[in-house]
Amino acid sequence: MGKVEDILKELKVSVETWNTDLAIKAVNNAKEAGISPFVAIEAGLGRGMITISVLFDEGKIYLPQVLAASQTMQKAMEMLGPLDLSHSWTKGIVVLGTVQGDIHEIGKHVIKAFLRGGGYTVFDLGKDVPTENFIAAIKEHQADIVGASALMTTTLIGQRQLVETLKEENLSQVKTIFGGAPCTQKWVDSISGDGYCSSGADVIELVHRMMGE
Ligand code: B12
Repeated sequence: MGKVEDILKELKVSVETWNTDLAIKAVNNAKEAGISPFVAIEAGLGRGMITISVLFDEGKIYLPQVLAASQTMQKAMEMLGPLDLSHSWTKGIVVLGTVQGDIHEIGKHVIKAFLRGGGYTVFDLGKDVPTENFIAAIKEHQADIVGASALMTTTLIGQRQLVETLKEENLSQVKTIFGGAPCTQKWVDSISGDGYCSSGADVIELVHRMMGE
């Protein structure tokens, strides 16, 4: 196995075993080896989180372990750093958040990292964000795109509310993108959203298309 593969495996395993010390070491190794943050997330850390999701869904691990793994993932992503600081121009302005009632943030952080890396300016409103806060931020930052994450069947409705409120506020020119485990293309079509994607790697192409590039 090559060195890069070893490091990616280390990143994955650090999340799978919620071993933050290992994650710190692996991120430092990744930086030293010149592995891009995107590859580190998509081919390393993110893979570990997929394992965690599967184990949790199968009842093999429980919430405390999931929380520990997500903290390891977040720490590692923080260490990889903001990805867009060298841009003096922007391809577009994106407001991003997790809908009201929902505290899941990891997927949103992944999307944010990719968007920033792709040259977009991202305002992250965090988690549990009421629709009116999305609207206020869109107006304040004159956003081109708004992205909302929902990880629970019970909170998906926040995505629909966002589309409806944009219409009411005459902000339909703002493109909407949606994602999260229970979110599907079919759901996004049904709420008249503009875009859906299930992974960080796809989001760049999706928004480029929306911005007419
Ligand atoms: C990690 C996790 C947690 C962590 C969250 C930590 C954090 N800081 O985010 C903790 C432990 C806190 C947690 C808590 C809870 N959780 Co939880 N959690 C998960 C778990 C295991 C993984 C989610 C995750 O991070 N995946 C990894 C990331 C990278 O993937 P992702 O989020 O899907 O994101 C990708 C795509 O979806 C997409 N995407 C995501 N967002 C967006 C946004 C846009 C704009 C776009 C374009 C794309 C996009 O791109 C991302 C990158 O590839 C899921 C299981 C699952 N199958 O998803 C359950 C899960 C979501 N949780 C669940 C539940 C029930 C809860 C709790 C209610 C548990 C409880 N009893 O307390 C609480 C939630 C409280 C609340 N009000 O929100 C359920 C939801 C069930 C449902 N009703 O639909 C799930 C599905 C588990 C299950 N099978 O029961 N959870």
